[in-house]
Parts: sequence; C-alpha cells; structure tokens
Amino acid sequence: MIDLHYWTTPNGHKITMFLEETGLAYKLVPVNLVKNEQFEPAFLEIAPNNKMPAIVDHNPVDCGKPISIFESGAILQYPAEKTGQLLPKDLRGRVEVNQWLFWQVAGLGPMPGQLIFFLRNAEKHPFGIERYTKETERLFGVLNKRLEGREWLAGDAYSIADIATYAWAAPYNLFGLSLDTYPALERWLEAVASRPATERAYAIAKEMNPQAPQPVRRAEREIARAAS
Ligand SMILES: N[C@@H](CCC(=O)N[C@@H](CS)C(=O)NCC(=O)O)C(=O)O
Repeated sequence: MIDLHYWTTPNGHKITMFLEETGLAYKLVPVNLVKNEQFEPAFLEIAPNNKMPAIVDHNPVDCGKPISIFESGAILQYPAEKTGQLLPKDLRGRVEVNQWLFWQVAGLGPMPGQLIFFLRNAEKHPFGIERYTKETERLFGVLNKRLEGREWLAGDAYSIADIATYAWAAPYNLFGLSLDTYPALERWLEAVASRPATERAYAIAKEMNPQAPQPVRRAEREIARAAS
C-alpha cells in the first residue's frame, strides 16, 4: 500500500494519474494547502521542502522499513521502476523518458507556476508577467514541436513523461494561452485527457476540492471557436 500525500494541483495530479493508470493500491492523505497543512511537522518529516506531493511505500521491494519520497519526478520514477510500468525497459527508451520528465520538472512547472504567481498577485509587476509569459510560451512551443508527428512525448508508448507534462500543459487556459497555434499539442492533450485513468484522477481532485480547475476538453474548445 502506498500513502499519497496529495492536494488538487498539477503536481498532485501527476501521481493520481500514475496510480490510477497502473492500478496500484493507494490511500489518499490530503495536504490542504489552503490550510497550510504542508507545514505540519508530521508532513515535514516526509517532505522537508514543505511541498506536496509525497508518498510513503509501506511495501518496498527490499522488505525493509517504509520508504518516503518527495519531488514528483522522483515519485513517478520510483513506482515506475518498481512495477516496470510507464517507463521503458531498454536503455535508450529510459533516457528519452527521463530527459522529458526532467524537462517538465525543471521547466514546464516552475515557469508557469511563477506566471500564475505574478498574474494573481494584487500588485502588478509587468516585468515578471512578461518574463514568465514568454518563457511559458517558449516551453509550450518546444512541447508542440516535439509532439509533431509523434503520438507520445518520449518513446513509442505512453509514459511518466506524458503524465508529468500533461498535468502542467492541461491548464494552458490559466496561463492565458490558446491552443490555436499548438495543433500537435492539442491532439496529444485530448488523447491523454480521454484516458479513463486521467478522467478518474481529475474526478478525485474535484471530489476533494470542487474549486480545483478541470481540463478544458476538445468539445468545449470547438463550441468556443464556433461562437467566436
Ligand atoms: N518540485 C516539486 C514542486 C512541488 C510543488 O510546487 N508543490 C506545490 C503545489 S503544486 C506546493 O506544495 N506548494 C506549497 C508551498 O509552496 O508551501 C515537485 O515537482 O514535486
């Protein structure tokens, strides 16, 4: 059994998407960020950086004491390696998945995250908004180009790189972006969104926090395009 310390944000969705995809048994432990529960001493024991997600695996393969992990990229790699799912077994496939996983964790996560901070801040800092808008657009452009002519982000199959990246690409609308100039990205977003595991992951978020943003689906975009 895995305990998932979770709240309803993109970094949290990555792990529910993975667990729902693989069917691993897990228990949700809410870390309500609105109530600052990430600073609770018991959580800091598991996640000293006071950020969720974090997991505790009570059945590690070495049969030793439970293993706790923070940082979503490290979390995704751990059960993928443990179960052999959503991470290729061959050397070159793994390198490809891991480089896109790290690309997301280091770029298409922190940059739109900073953009949201500046957009929502009562004090307006045009330099901050411009800087992070440009960087977010650049990263979306890189992603769109990568997805041209390819079904999945890395390798031949759906992987933890797709999961991690989807969680941050799906809220494109919150970053003030439109998908009109990213057709490859739009196709891939819809392919990931329509996976039953993805739908379950976002339903879990909605149940825990009805305010949690939900992905905009193709049908809604088509209605909006027809109306404009
Ligand atoms: N690099 C971390 C980032 C995690 C992160 O930023 N989590 C946010 C929510 S999406 C959080 O817990 N914020 C609470 C805080 O900063 O106090 C990861 O990938 O897991």
